[in-house]
Parts: sequence; C-alpha cells; structure tokens
Amino acid sequence: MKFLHSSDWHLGIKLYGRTRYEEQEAFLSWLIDTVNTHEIELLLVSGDIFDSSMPANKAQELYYGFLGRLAKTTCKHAVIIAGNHDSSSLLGAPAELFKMMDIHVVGQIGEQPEDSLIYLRDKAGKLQAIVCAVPYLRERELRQVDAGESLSDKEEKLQQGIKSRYQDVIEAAYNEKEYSPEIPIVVMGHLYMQESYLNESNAVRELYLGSIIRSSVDIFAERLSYVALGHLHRCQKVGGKDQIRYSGSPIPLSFAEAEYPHKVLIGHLREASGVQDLEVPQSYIMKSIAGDEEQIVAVMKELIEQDQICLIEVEYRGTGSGSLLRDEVNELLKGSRVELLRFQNRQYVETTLRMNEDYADLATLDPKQVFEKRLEKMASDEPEFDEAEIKTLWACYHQILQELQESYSNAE
Ligand SMILES: [Mn+2]
Repeated sequence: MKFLHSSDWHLGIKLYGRTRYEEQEAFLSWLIDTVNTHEIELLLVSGDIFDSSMPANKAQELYYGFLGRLAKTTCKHAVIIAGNHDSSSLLGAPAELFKMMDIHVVGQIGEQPEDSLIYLRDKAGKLQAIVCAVPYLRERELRQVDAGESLSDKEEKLQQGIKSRYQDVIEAAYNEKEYSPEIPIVVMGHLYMQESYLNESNAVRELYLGSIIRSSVDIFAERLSYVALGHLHRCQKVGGKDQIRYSGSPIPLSFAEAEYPHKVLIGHLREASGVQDLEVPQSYIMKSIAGDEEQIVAVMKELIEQDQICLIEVEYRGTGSGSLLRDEVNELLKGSRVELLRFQNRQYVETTLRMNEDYADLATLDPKQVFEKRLEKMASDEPEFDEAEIKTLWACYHQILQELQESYSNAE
C-alpha cells in the first residue's frame, strides 16, 4: 500500500498578525495533485491540523474542502490524529460521518489500547494494514499528581506514561486475532523524540521552558512497518531509522523555519527503506534581513526586483534609533509585492530598557525576562522576600510555561 505522510498544517496560523491562507490553500491543492500523480492509497496526517483549538471558519473550510476533494482521488484511506494545537473534541466530532468515507479521525486516546487501532481493509473486507493512531497525549491523560512530588518525579512519570501508552497500543495490534506477520503495522504519534533535531526557534524556546518531555525511539517496536510522527516542523529521520520519521510542516510557520525545505514523505508500507521525501513548492518567499541601513536597503531592493510575494522581517543592527530607516523601508515597499511583517531594533530597545526600567516592548522580551523583571521589582519593594520563595516562584512559573506550551501558538 502506497502512503503519504504529512503533519503540522497549522491551518489558520498567523505570523505577526498576517494569515497564511493563500499558502495553505496552495499546499492542499498541490497535495491533491500529488496524491493522484503518485497513486497514493493511504494518507497519514500526524497532528496539528489547525493552529488553534477554535479555528476560524476559513481554516475549517480549507480542511473540510480538502477531505471532500480527497474522496475523489486514488486515496482509499486517510488517518488523521490530533496534535497539541488541535481541540480533540472539535477534530473528533465528525469522526462517525468520516468513517463512511474511510477517513479515520482520532481526537483523543481511547480508554482501551484497542480503541486506538484502525483497521484498513480492501473492498472485500480483507485486512491490509493496522494503524496504531495515538494522538498527542495530554498531561491529564497520563498521570496523577501526587502531593509533594518534585519536578523531576513529574517528568519521569510523564515519560513513563507516554511510553506505556504507545507500548500498550502496539502490543494490542500484534495481539489482534486477524494479525499475521504479512500485515503491516503503522504507528502515528504527535510527540517530541529525544533523537530529533531542533531548529533554532525550538532551542531558544527550550531555554526558558526548561526541559520538555522527550521520548526515545525504544518506545516503538523494531518490527513496525512505519512510524509517522508530527510535532517537529523539520522533515527528518529519527535515531537514524528509515522507518521512523517526522514529515515536518508543509510551509515554514516562522522565519526561522524558512531556512530549510519543507516536505511530505511517500513510501510503500512494506518497504520502509524506500521512503522518499518530496519538497512542497512554496508560493511565497520568506526572508529575515539583518544588518545596517545600507545592507537592509540593498537586500530589500533585490527582493522588490524579483516581483514575487515575499514576507520579510527586518532586524536593524545599526547604532541609531532606526526610525528613519523604518520610514525609508515603508516608502520602498509601496506598490511592491514585498510585505514587512516585523521591524526590530533589539540593540536600541535594550539600551532604552537599561535607561528606563519601566519601559518595555513586550514583543522583544521573552517570558522569562518579563518574569525576571517582575521578581526584581518584588525583591526591591519587599526586602523580606527570600531566596527560597524566589526559587519556588521560578519552579511554578516554569510549570505554567510548560503547560501553556501544550496549547499556544508558540509551540510546534
Ligand atoms: Mn506543530
């Protein structure tokens, strides 16, 4: 059975307030053509279909419109799981209706391991493959909070919880009475693997989020045909294994992600070593420009010349305030197809911050810096405040950030 694996569509996402519908629509049309050209029979989408748990109507239209068109292609089966950005109930609501179209949507992990198994059958009802469809596992589904447990106890328990959920579902597939060694078993998951490669924006985020729960490839059985993962936005093999892969997102969702190609993966369930990546054509150019006035203007002029839609962010590294440059940039862009999404002057903002502690542009600070400032203020206003209390507050703050990361748009 020929499959196509994709994930992290984040339909409806905004980048500095700008929606990405044109690019997402172009990707979904390309995907329909690709399914037909490559005669794909099984589509696997490993989570983060939508960017938000309450997606805009337009984002939902794209999704349902796509599934409607998919029904008219060579694709016989589709399996879609929820990611950390998706609302499991919103995604799962039409599941019964979709089943009739052989589209399987798994919003939430079932009570029994068998509930997560999807049986793909041919027209005659003969079993062709089993999919272990495990959506993003939320903390409340994984563990009970014990009084007085430390942060590392908690991480250990979460890690164990994830491992045992996957292992139970995989075991249930092997124990299925219809299973025989020639039936391929596929696992789908939306999680963060230890052996994976992080891009820069992940690494920066990790600095202030503290450690994030990561799982190791040993949670997957050796004999699996394929493991289709979502969560990280860069296409990659995991732990050097041909059959364990992240497809990555189809479009760059931030400027940092524009530095590498975005892909989908295609393969045969029986020959995981032959998995191929296919680069998704991008409808827009995305570019970060950094430098002094002269450098920035030069790059911008080049981009304007190209006459293609281009989204840019500018980081001014000169010594002035940059306000004249900002005017010049806006003037240059008039009537062009280049859109400025963000103009930043970090050095200037930092100098200003040092001069006047009360002034801060939130967009240029990360949450940790904001909290640090708050604690500093507290310590100077209330001298009785001690080290131990500060430590406790930091631990709580880390935990809150980690929980927020599960549902907010800064997360993968
Ligand atoms: Mn994602």
